[in-house]
Amino acid sequence: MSQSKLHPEYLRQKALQDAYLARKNKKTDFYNGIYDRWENPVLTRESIPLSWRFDLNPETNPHFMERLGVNAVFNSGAIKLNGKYYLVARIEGNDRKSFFGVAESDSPVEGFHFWEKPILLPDTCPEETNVYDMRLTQHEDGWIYGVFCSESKDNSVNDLSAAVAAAGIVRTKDLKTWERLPNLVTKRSPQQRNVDLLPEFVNGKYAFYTRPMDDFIDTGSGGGVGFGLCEDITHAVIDEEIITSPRRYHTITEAKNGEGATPIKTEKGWLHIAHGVRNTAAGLRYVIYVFVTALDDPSKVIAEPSGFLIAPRDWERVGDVSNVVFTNGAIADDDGSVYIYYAASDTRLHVASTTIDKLLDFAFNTPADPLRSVDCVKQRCALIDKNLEYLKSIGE
Ligand code: M1P
Repeated sequence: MSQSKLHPEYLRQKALQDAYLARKNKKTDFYNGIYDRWENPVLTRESIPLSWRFDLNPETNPHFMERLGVNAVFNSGAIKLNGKYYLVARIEGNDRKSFFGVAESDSPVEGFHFWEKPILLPDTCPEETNVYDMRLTQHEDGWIYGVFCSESKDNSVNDLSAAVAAAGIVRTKDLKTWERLPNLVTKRSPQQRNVDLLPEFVNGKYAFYTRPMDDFIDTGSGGGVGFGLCEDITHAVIDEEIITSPRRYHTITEAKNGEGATPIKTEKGWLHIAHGVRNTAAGLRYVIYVFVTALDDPSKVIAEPSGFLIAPRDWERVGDVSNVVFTNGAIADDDGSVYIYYAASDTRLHVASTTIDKLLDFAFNTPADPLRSVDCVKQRCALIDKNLEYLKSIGE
């Protein structure tokens, strides 16, 4: 098509978007020695191809008006395949419905471009209203699994906003063709969100981290991040869930917690980059925290450092659901680097970079939360005393 057949505003918007997508990223001045924050988000609603939003034909769209708007691009699964970095993003239309799209880049921190079309999942669940937050697992059985939240209206109560969350399962070899499997059934938990599949079999079975919930928002009796095994992924049923990382009173996980990125295998254990939620007068506050489970028993937590790894900061604090950072994807690169893709306030997707070594140091050498103020002060005084002694020993 010659340029004269395109709307001048399309050409202007396309040039703006091309410049936006070509932006170079750089680390911010933020420092804690554990990870670096990067300045530009890696995906935002500005990253969405114009052809997903506008009718490009000036005859049918003379005002070059947005026809199908996109509100936000955020919680993304992440995977590296054949040298490229892929994000399977949660994209939320102006109509509130979420769907998935694959964005690809040669770099882990910039240059992510969406593929030509979003993912059209096989429509096997007629009651399903919404889908979001896909975790990607490259499993030793040869498939790449996507486990996501499959949300339906709760028709058992007379409440228009009541919903039921379940774990949907798809699998693929190339992120292009997706096979939908039946949703996960957890016999003891009425609802599930933030379910993630471990990349390896445990005792010959598929191993899931779950998040038992009594209710759509409140976890109720759900005690934290759960763990369960299932024989057959094509009809996944978990009879028994045991709690791995529990919720605890007056901590960052008091209201709820949930698995985040697919656990990363390290020499010291499975590294989990999860989320914890507490309630405040201003509403729920979501932060990202770390725990490690044993290689010989992935249900057993062997390290859980006190406090958060990432909390909402500066402009990350503001968005559609403010005061939220959330991750469901990280990439452990061949050189030991780790890229944590974390969404801010259910609005845009940022990246933080670190290494396996640093995360393990953080996990194993940060003291655990002693759970009471007085013990926290003792913990801090012990650190100060150690420093005073050290400074004295070197004559400072
Ligand atoms: O709005 C914050 C997050 O809320 C949910 O997470 P959780 O199940 O732990 O409450 C999810 O809907 C998530 O997508 C969202 O970012």
